[in-house]
Amino acid sequence: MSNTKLIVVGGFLAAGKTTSILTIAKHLLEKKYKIGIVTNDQGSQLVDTAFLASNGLPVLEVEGGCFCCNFDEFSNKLNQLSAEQKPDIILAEPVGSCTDLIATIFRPMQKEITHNFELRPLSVVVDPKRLRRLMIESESPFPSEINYLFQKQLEEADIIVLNKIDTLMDEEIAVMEEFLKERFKGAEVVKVSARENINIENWVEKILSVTTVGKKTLDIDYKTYAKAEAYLGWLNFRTSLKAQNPVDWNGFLKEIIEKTKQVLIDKKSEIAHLKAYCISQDDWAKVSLISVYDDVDFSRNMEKPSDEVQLIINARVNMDPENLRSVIMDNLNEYAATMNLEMHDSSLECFSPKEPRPKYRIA
Ligand SMILES: Nc1nc2c(ncn2[C@@H]2O[C@H](COP(=O)(O)OP(=O)(O)OP(=O)(O)O)[C@@H](O)[C@H]2O)c(=O)[nH]1
Ligand SMILES: [Mg+2]
Repeated sequence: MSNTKLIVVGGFLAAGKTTSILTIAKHLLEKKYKIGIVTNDQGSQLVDTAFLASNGLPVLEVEGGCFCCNFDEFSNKLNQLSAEQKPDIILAEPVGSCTDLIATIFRPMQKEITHNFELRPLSVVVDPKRLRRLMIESESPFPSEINYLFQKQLEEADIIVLNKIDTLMDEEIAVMEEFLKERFKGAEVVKVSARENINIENWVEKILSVTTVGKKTLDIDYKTYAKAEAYLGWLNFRTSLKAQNPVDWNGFLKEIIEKTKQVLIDKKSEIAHLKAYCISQDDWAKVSLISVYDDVDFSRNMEKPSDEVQLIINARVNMDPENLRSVIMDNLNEYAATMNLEMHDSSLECFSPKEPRPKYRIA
């Protein structure tokens, strides 16, 4: 029996990893491959897991820290997926604030610490606006340590995936491609739109055909990397909301995200990713905001109003966790009160990621 292929899709927060995984998964399913997915977060209650599961995909998550710091849990989830789903291919999404994956995931797996998986090249997805702000124009709203992390993620890529080309003019795509090829020599560069399904076939073909996997081990300063992670406040919240009459939850989501954005603008805090997911039976919506300079973006709207939903909010913001908690929760509580919504079965976690301490590091 051939080994299950493992495709790791990394990249900074909100680059489009989950959207890419969804589009790649659909593409592979059409080609009759069986697939499985592993998501990952510093906390639990993930929008991404709920989103992928709502799309009918088999998904497991590694919670409470990145793959490298939870290597055993990661390999348990790979084995569990293999046993339950017998997939030909597993797609894995590491946390968007994680890097050094070649040394801490790929090398250990290549040394056969985890058997039965054939690693495919590391793809690192990049958002064009973030690339422009953080590297090309060097007008980053983030502290320099976060820029460092962003660059390190790209440095170790086998394949750099310039995503969201549906938002760019041809000349802009050419400039960015040139920049990436010049700056990250040795990496393959592909240009795609994960959401609009542009050029995904080409990317998948590269993933499945490239023979050199995990070419570059990073030269990385873990102190700077840890500082970058610590600058980000992390909030995961889940609740059930009940209304007296059917509510337009699309409008509700838009309003709470917009209001939060306004407060964050006033506080001069940049968003890395603020996302929310609402579900009522089989009707659901997902919304994202990836920067205070951007607009709210719905990946999917709910089709009809309803009087009860499950809500998940995940926020990753350049702000300390206590402040982030009050920005998000005050805003949500206030708005829910004006709409006479009952909130129950809530769970909240709010923190800054701990210093990264990979279980293995093989340079
Ligand atoms: N226009 C456009 N938007 C995209 C594309 N791919 C993703 N997006 C949007 O970018 C936002 C973030 O996408 P995600 O797939 O959630 O990004 P991610 O990298 O998984 O984010 P984290 O898991 O939080 O790190 C969402 O609003 C997506 O709809 C694309 O190809 N074009
Ligand atoms: Mg994601």
